[in-house]
Amino acid sequence: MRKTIIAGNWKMNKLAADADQFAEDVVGKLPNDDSVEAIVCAPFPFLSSLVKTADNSKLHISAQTMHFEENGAFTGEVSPAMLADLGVTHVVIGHSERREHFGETDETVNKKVHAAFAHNLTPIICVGETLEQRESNETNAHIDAQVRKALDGLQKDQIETAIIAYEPIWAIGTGKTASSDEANDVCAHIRHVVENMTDETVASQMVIQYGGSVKPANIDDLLGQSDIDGALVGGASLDPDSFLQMVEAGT
Ligand code: G2H
Repeated sequence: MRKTIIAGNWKMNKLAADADQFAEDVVGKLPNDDSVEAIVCAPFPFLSSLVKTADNSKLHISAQTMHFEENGAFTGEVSPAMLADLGVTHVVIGHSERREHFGETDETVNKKVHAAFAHNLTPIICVGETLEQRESNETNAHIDAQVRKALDGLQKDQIETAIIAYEPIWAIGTGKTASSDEANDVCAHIRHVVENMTDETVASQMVIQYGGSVKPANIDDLLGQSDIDGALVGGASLDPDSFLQMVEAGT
């Protein structure tokens, strides 16, 4: 039985006081139910304080990116060891906004995924197609290549614990959501690719999220699908009540 994992991706939003207030508001209200997990993916400056507020609670704290190198002359970057040292448990890797604006590629995604596991961080690996790719029937081939490259060289037990977030680029922050059937078809395809790379047990254990304009109004429909095990939520995760509603939907 797979867990449902709801991750709020705040992107570049909030200031410190609001971030802390959010965590204080939600930690005591998260469902006491092991079948659902809640994660907040926050900007770097808030991570330390959020980890402290979330200590001994059911809230997990994630970074939104990181470098793959251990240390060195990489001005402005944050290493996996720094995140692990803070008590961060997850890291988003390869979000389409990182790929589009910050030069992240399938190769750097793969290096970051390896670096995350080396520091006991769980990667939330984002994959997704453009509208053009969808309209020319290239979705499955594109997703296949992204998943294979992201997971290349990992052990089966690592792949089993990695999280993949399917985020069609045309549905991100646009208000357009893939229909639950469209989203489920691609998540099922991802599971199939993972099964080909590993085995049925690994594929059946892996958590695959959908992301792209998820909100309280559509979460039930998405989570009701056979291969969607959670959501990576941007805009609708900024409000604590809305975040809690979506976590509650996963119980
Ligand atoms: C997709 C998603 C969160 P939003 O990027 O990763 O954002 O829910 O605002 O579309």
